[in-house]
Amino acid sequence: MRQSSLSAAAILGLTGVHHVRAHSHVTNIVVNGASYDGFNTKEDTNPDILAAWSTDVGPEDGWVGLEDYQSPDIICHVNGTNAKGYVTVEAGDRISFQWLGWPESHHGPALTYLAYCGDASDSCVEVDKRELEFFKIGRGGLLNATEKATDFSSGMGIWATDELIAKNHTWMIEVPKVLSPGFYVMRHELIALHYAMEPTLGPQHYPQCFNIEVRGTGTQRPDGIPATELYTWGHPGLEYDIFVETLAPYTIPGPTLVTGAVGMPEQTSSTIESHVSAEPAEPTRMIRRPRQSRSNV
Ligand SMILES: [Cu+2]
Repeated sequence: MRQSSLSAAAILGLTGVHHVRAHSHVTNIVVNGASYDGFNTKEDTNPDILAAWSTDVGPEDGWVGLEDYQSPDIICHVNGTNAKGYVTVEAGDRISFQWLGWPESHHGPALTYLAYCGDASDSCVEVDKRELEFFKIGRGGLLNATEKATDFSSGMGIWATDELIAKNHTWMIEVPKVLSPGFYVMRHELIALHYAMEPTLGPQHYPQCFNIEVRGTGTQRPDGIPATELYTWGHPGLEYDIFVETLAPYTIPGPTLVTGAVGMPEQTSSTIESHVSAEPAEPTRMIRRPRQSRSNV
């Protein structure tokens, strides 16, 4: 039986799962044991060179809501601004996103997209985020519809976010082996569905962007769509009730996974062996040098 959205809100109120603070962001990503810092929303200043895009989300780590599905804020979070560095990975590598905790009440899917910027190391630094075309390389949604993550769980089902909590607040993705080399913006996102049935509130989106260079011998560069076209209110994976005894089938929002992508590798907590700084992008200067005769050199 479906509960009315009002009673879902009442449950949330009674159990006190709504909170104003303590949402989350990605503190670091880990690739083959090397940890790279994320953008720290709780610090006044961050290193100039990060692979992580900066945001104006602020120390309370809020979300982007359904009113902003067509706003640039959905792309790389609130006022997301291009990172100046990048992390080099091989096609086929696994990347772990370490979140700064995750509230148990915030059940929902975990999604990861890439958008190609170009072949120059500063192409993701210079790109207009509104022109990025994202394709999906990873997703986890409703992993178990008939159980609860814990005895005290506020919603039905075991979700990607519950798996993330169980793995020390990490989510792991695999960069498709078939992907052609180049520079990409990687957009990782958790969606919390606890208010999804409240049209005035809705799902909470927590997008996090990083610049990566993909190396390897892949040849595929999948088509994508602007992030402002990823989501529409009313999609069954966004307007979805987690507070019912029998969950409806869950459709993960956004475009389908690209061919050759591993949607959800087996999740493991990340192991950090070293802390590494992001590579600074080299500015591409389109300065034409005066012609020189070789014989003069
Ligand atoms: Cu929250």
